[in-house]
Amino acid sequence: MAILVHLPSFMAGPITAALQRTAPDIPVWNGREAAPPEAVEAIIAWGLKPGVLPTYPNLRLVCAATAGVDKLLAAPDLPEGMPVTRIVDPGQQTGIAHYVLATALRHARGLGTYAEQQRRGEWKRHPGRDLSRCRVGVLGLGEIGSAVARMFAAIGYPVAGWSRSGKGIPGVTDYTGDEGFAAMLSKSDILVCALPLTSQTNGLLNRQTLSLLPAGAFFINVGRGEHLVEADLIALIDAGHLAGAALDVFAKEPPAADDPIWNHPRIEATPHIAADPSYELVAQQCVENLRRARDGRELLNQVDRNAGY
Ligand code: OXD
Repeated sequence: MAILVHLPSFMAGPITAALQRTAPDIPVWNGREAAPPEAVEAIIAWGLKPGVLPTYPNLRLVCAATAGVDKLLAAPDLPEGMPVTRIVDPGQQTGIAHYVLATALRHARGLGTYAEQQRRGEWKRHPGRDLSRCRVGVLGLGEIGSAVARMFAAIGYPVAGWSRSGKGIPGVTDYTGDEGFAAMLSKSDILVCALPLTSQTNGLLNRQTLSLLPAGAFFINVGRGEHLVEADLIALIDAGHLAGAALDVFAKEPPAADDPIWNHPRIEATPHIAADPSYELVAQQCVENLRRARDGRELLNQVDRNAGY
């Protein structure tokens, strides 16, 4: 009985090695070619094309190697009742919060403007921005959104968060529901998306909703590219309503060569690097969950397939 690693190559090698260190007694296959289908009990994957899952008659478990599971849940032949687990890694949560803070502070302190001035040989001071004009709104207060909200609150920013039922995080104003969504956006000078991608959140950030942001607002996406209608964001930046954006996730990764984000002067784009989970932890959680599945015990970080996260 074995674990199959079915991941993009930059993750597949290190995760296979970590699995071998974690459980030398369990055979691990990196890639589908050599793996005997009857032996595979668990698959670690990012996404699963149609036809992959039915190949494995003894599969007990599908493990994401990431926090988000939208690509896995989209597999059309994911058997009903097949458990799916995701990674919950406090180190990754902190790393993503650091990324968000870095991009937000660069914007809030005008460091991009000063970098441009430096290249022009220009010494010019701009009035500082009062913190009260830097209200932060975080969409999604799961583990990652909560880490982001807490970190902004800890350095004195006014912070609000939008979630299904409110989280009661000290220093973070809760908003819920459709009304709360609009109300929070209208008061967010910096908007951070840390939502899971579900049918309800796909395309949530579009011309209509982003127009609710105050003039001069800045948008940061560490959720999924599909939350955002990128053309609408660009139109609002070009029209001067939004100041700019930092995007770490895209509907198509990498974006097409002619995607306007490559050259847009007000968009900072990074290649989904806000923070990866620890590969050791991915391996440990997968092995532990395989052992639990074999014994019929409760799994760690099992996804609610109906909720989509
Ligand atoms: C993700 C991750 O879900 O990197 O994108 O964990």
